[in-house]
Amino acid sequence: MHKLLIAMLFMLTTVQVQSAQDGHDVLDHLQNTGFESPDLTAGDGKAVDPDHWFYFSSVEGPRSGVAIEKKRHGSQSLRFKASMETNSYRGYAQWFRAKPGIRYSFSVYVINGSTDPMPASAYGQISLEFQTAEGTEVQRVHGPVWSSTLPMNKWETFIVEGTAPEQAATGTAVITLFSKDSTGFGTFFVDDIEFTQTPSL
Ligand SMILES: [Ca+2]
Repeated sequence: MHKLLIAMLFMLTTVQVQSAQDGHDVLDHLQNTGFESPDLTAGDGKAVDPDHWFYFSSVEGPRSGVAIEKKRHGSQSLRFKASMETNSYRGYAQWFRAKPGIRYSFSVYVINGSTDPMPASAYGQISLEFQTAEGTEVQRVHGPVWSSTLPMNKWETFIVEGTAPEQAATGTAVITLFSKDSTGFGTFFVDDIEFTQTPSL
């Protein structure tokens, strides 16, 4: 019932959140953490968004998506590609139901693109963002960044942690590629998301 009420609140009060949720349920845990769905081998081979994640970008243009070139487990990962525009950003995120006082940990495994490696003028970063039931952002926690020194032959893990503030009703786990002036160069892959929550002390 509580979940239903939250969902109804979103539908009634915030167009922005409604569209960003993209019809997905807001659950306690992240879904499709290994980017195994949709199964690309069953499709037409075109880049597609991973199920349960939503795409965002500061610019128009072709997006990246689920990929088979690299994978840490399973047969797929999520590919990020820099855009041509200076100081642009793009990424994927997923909603979760946040409970005030709970500490959330969001981590990713990342590997550099071997045919289009990240230049120093672009970087990736994860973050946790918390919103009120009305969709107003109340807190954002940034994790460490990765850039041109990211290995091409070894997955590296990055983690961000944050405690949901008192007003929080939802959160988003966010992965972003920022292009400063990389003029479209730069690719990395993400796999094996881990998401945990612990009571706050
Ligand atoms: Ca995978």
